[in-house]
Amino acid sequence: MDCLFCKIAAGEIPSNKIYEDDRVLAFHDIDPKAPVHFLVIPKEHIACADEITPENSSIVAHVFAVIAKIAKELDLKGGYRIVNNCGVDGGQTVGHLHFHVLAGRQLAWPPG
Ligand code: DGP
Repeated sequence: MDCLFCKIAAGEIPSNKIYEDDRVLAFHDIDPKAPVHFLVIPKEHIACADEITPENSSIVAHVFAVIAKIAKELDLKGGYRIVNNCGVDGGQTVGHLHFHVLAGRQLAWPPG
């Protein structure tokens, strides 16, 4: 499968890694939209949020636990935003489930 984030997860394409375990990888976004902007992805290929099922959904809880751990390590006391873009209208450009974490400035709401 020709998937950019599968290749990053496999180490075939380099990334600026923040955290890794057997199930997830966190790395800095190549095009940051905030002073802190990293992505957390499952290593397993799941195309988008639409493909989360009762069988694979435990990965989402793990992703959120990893985000909380990284937020403590990066001292994101001011808060942060977790974003998942799903599908074309959702603004998803990479077809592998990923959660953006944005921090380091006051974020606007609603997003564009
Ligand atoms: P989305 O639009 O939600 O599918 O976000 C995809 C994000 O992935 C976007 O913020 C840019 C980032 N991105 C795309 N290609 C690469 C890459 O090769 N390396 C890294 N670190 N980030 C990438």
